[in-house]
Amino acid sequence: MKTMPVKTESPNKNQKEENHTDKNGQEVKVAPKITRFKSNRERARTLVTSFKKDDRVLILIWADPDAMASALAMKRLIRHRVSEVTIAHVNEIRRVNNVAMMQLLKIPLVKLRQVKASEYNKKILIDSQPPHNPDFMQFQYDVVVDHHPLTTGWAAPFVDIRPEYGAVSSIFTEYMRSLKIKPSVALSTALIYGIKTDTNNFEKECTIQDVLCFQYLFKRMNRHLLHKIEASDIRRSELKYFRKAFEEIRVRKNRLLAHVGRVPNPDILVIIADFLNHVHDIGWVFISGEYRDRLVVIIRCDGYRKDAGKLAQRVFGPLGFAGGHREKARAEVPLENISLGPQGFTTRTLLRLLERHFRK
Ligand SMILES: [Mn+2]
Repeated sequence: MKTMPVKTESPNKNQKEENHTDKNGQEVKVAPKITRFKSNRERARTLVTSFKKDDRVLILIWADPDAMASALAMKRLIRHRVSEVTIAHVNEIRRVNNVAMMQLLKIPLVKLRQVKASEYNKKILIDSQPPHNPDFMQFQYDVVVDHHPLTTGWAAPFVDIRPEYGAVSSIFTEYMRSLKIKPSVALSTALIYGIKTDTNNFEKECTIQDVLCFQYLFKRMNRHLLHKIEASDIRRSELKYFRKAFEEIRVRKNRLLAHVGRVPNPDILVIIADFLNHVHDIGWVFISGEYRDRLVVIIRCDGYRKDAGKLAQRVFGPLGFAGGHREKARAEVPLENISLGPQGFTTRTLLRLLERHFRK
């Protein structure tokens, strides 16, 4: 899953000179200049030769699989040319898969708060652009490599942004290939996982380049490591929510429902719903839980003559946010928008909310 960094509209103080004002005094934000190259090889060579042996390089990322893998590849590209490379992340790493990736592939990460950024003379931003996050905005970058839509109001000497690519991991795989640098097993596994998560296993839009990179890396990765990373999505402390879900399960016709109660993170509801969607003869799965001041409902169905997204909108749209696809949907409703009895929200409440709509 592509974790989009927090967008902010605040002006970039350090890089304001990249903008100018129009005749009405309105600030016009200018897009960064993207250098064109004759070949991939020339582009990759320009990137690595811009680093010198005294350089101390800080790579900044919003740590998701694509960014972690790409940062690791960037480090591989320049580590023998410079005196130091540190990868710093601005977010908390919460998803257990990402923690597993970091640990199993030994990706050296530090929190941005723990590094003295002023000790680094070169800065690289990967899988993000400066306006994506206030923490990114405080620096001038020497290199920005990303695949999100191009933003404005900043500039860097080397900018490579390819919104058509499914993953930045593919861009880095191309850099390495064109420089004839063979990625290690750990790096290949990281890059494959980066491509798989950002393209949602090629279900989302991507290019033929993503597929070719995948094919190239596939021979070099370790599939046991990859499998362990992909499979590690439950914390031991979250097993108790499975028990609660099993206790609460109600089945009406081909519909399975359970309210799990308060959860520390709605991701566990998704895992439980996906698991229960494997049950034979069940057409619909509804798993709800309370997260902060919201009711979160995860909906699954087989998508055959069913539309989870439409149902979610019909039932929960008037109460809060609801949306999704034919087989998968999600609703998030402020609890204050639902009239609750003294027992609060229960599986029975969920059943009542849904039955009204199924009767129609
Ligand atoms: Mn990405």
